[in-house]
Amino acid sequence: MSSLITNTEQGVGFIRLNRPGKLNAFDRSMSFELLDVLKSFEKDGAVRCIYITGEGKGFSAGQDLAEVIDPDGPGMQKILHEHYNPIIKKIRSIELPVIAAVNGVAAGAGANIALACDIVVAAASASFIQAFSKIGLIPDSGGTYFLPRLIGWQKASALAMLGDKVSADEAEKMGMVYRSIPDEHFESASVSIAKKIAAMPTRSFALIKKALNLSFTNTLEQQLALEDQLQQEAANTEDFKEGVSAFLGKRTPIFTGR
Ligand code: T3D
Repeated sequence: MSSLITNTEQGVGFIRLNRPGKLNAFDRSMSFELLDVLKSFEKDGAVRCIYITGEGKGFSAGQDLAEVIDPDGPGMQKILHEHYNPIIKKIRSIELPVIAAVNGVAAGAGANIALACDIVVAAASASFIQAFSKIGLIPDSGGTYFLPRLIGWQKASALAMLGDKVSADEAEKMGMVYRSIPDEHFESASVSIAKKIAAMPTRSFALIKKALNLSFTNTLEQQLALEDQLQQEAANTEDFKEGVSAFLGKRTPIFTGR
C-alpha cells in the first residue's frame, strides 16, 4: 500500500499522509514518496498549489520510532540527510505555495514539516509537540530555524526543551500557525483556501517565497535590492497585466499562473 494518497483537483495537488495506524509517522518509504510527489507536482503545469494533510486522526507523529531502532533500518544519518532535509528544502524552494492542513496531532518532524509550509492551518482539536527532547534528541527538520522565527526565541527555546503540547488555538495566538479552524469546518475551509490560492497569480507566490526565504538573513539594503529584482519579474508576468486590466475594467481577474 502506498504511504500517500494523492490527487489533483482545480489546480490543487493534494497529498494525504497515509499511515493512520501509526499516526502517519514517517518511515523511509513515506519520506521518499513525499519527496517524489512534491517533485512531480512541481513539474505538473496544472498544479498551482500543494495541500498536505493527514489521513485518520493525526497529521504526523514524526519519525517512525520502530524504524530508528531497526538494525536493518536506514540509521540516524540517512534519516536526516536523505529524508527530512531534502523534504524541508523542497518545501521551501518549490515555486508553488504549500499549505499544511494539520488535522490532528503533529509531533517531531511531523510538526516541523508542517511549520516549513507557506500557510499552516490547524483543526481546533489538533496539537503541535516538539517531541524530540522527550527521547533525547533535538528539534530537526528545520525546527530550530522556523520556531524562533515564528514564535520568538523564548517560546521556541521552552517548547524545544519541555516538549509541551501546544493546542491549535495557542499555536494561532503565538503565531505558529495562520489560523485554527473549528473541526466541523476544517476540511472544507482549508480546501477552499487551497483552491482560492490555486486560482491566484502563481508566479508572484514563487517570488514571495524567494523574498521571505531570505528576509531574516538579509540586511535591509539587500532585501530592498531583492524586492526590486523580484518585482521586475512579477511585473513581467501575464497575471500582472491581467490583474491591472481587470481592476481598471472593474471585472474579476482570470489568472493563469503565467
Ligand atoms: O533518527 C532519528 O530518529 C532522527 C529523526 C527524528 C525526527 C523525529 O520526528 S523524532 C520524534 C519522533 N516522534 C515522537 O517521538 C512522537 C511519538 N508519539 C507520541 O508521543 C504520541 O504518539 C503522540 C503524542 C504523537 C500521540 O499520542 P496518542 O495518545 O494520541 O497516540 P498513541 O496511542 O501514542 O499512538 C497511536 C499509535 O501510533 C500507537 O500504535 P499502537 O499502540 O496503536 O499500535 C503508537 O505506537 C503509534 N505511534 C505514534 N507515534 C509513533 C508511532 N509509531 C512509531 N513512531 C512514532 N513516532
